[in-house]
Amino acid sequence: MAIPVIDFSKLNGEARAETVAQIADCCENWGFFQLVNHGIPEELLERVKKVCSECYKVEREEGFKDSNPVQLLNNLLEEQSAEGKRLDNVDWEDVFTLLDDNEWPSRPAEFKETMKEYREEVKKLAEKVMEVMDDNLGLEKGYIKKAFCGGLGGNDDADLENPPFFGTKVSHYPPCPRPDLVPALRAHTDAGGVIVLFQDDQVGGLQVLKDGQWIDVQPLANAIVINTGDQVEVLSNGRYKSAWHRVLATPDGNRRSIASFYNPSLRATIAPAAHLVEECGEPAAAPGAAAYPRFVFGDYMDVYAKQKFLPKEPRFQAMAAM
Ligand SMILES: O=C(O)CCC(=O)C(=O)O
Repeated sequence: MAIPVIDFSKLNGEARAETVAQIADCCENWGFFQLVNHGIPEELLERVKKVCSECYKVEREEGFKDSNPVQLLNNLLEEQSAEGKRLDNVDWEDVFTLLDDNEWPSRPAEFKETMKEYREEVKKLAEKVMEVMDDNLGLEKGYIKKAFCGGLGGNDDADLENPPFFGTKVSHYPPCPRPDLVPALRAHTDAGGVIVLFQDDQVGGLQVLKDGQWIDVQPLANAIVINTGDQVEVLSNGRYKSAWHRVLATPDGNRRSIASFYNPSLRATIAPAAHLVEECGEPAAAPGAAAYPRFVFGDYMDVYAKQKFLPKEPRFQAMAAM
């Protein structure tokens, strides 16, 4: 079984209806899909790969050798009674995050300019994907974006001043001498909205859980992987489920992955869309009719920070109890 691959350029042509339906199917049944012909120029993607790999080499590689996962694995291998033990609370990953207002690596010289350009493109792509989701869910165009900007709080204009929280996580998963003993990234669902992932086209390892089975997200040159986070699950009242995924460590190759998170503003109020609650046969106003509570995304993130690698349901319950 392979992750569905969708030709996004067909949205603009005769095959629009079919493409929109394919995306609906992926959102409902996978939580993951890959886009080709997505509109991000290949030339830019080539530069992104180059600057991120160079950045790792010059700024990060040396530091990884002394990192926590490396030390923990070395300790485990030196332990006399290590038989049967694994490292299940650590990730074999080097990571840094790019936000609009934090400090970015300065090497190589083209890093900042390239990644700024890339983030602009990714943001536009995420918004296009969100509009297809609006359409598929029967929501007005721009509904999900508006919700992420806090536009559902009732205080329309003021709320819309909250920009979505947009972050780009640049990860490398260096070769691991004992991939049987440590995960590259532990299984989790993503906290936020729509995730746009540019993964390595040579080294695999990303897997998604579908119907109880871990499926490889197959590397595909210059394709973009999309997945939906917990907040899309809430807005859609559970029609779109955020999917569990993980990254396996590998003995060969340094896997690069660049995940951009188009998340709600931390001040945005998130709740199931009223129209989707009504569709479930329950009036939106009836207490308990919605499958998910209404909450402020920043509160959700506080809980997520402590429970990222645990099931998501207790997180929703914690929001309901607030
Ligand atoms: O590195 C990847 O391919 C996936 C990254 C991911 O799942 C995450 O950062 O939450």
